[in-house]
Amino acid sequence: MMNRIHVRRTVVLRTIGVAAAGLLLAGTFSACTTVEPGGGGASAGGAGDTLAKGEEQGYLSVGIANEPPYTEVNADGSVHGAEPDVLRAVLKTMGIDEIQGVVTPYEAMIPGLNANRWDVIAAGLFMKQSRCEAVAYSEPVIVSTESFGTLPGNPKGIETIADVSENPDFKIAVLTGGFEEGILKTAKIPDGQQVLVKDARSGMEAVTANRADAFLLPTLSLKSLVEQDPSIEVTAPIEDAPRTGSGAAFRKEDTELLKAYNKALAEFKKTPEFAEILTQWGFDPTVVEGVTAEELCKTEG
Ligand code: 6CS
Repeated sequence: MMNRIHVRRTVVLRTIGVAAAGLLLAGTFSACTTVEPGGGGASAGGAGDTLAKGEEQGYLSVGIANEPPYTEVNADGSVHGAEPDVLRAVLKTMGIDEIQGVVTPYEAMIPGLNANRWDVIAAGLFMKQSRCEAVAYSEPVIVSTESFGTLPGNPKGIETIADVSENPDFKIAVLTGGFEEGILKTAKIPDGQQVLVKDARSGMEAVTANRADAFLLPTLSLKSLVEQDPSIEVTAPIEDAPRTGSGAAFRKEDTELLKAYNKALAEFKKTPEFAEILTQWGFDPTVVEGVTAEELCKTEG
């Protein structure tokens, strides 16, 4: 079906072989995947020459999460998902055939990129002012929406951000350092109403264990969770939540790579393959048409 992008975790893993790596991976994906300093992460190379390095070594390392349909890591270590699949396809047109994934929480993606632990982020890391100041985003690949995951029947009737700010006893689970935590902060919802969780599964458990009244996450991520475990239900896209969008994120100094990538991405978006990848992961490819990074970088937070 799809080309495989191999997860590179630590040097150790490579010698164990894929099957054992798969077992190891499955057990520990929620934890931040550390990359051996100097060995595993983005290989050396001066600031701003990541394009040349990628062309030379034949791959770039990519910071990813494990939150389908944005990113999905299989037991055999291969990485899929809308964002890595588009990144890989576009880089291939630029002569860089491989991507090596490093799994990390959203809050660690930008610090890791700027610390040279990976070369690019492709995980559905949504654009907003603070992030656009810290990294150089490509033009958007995905535009998406946010929803609440609630107990069946949505007993508290939580459907909007306003519902949360008007009900101080409502508790909302959000990923630490995630875009959704930013939404609540921008809406001035007190920390006391926020239940910070480390990943999507923990967010769902916070709701089913009544530690939170709802879990705020992208609509399609919640739907993917419910496919596995229907113990929560997903509200319609939240009308008063900001529009979200994402693309590949590079270090600011990688201006050549960004320029070359945006040029190749613009061409790739005209191909049926682009629409096929997004559709396959449940995204409507027409929604991103005409949307720019400049526009999405205006999102507060
Ligand atoms: O950009 C973010 O921080 C959010 N993006 C996704 C795809 N899931 C949750 C995360 O908080």
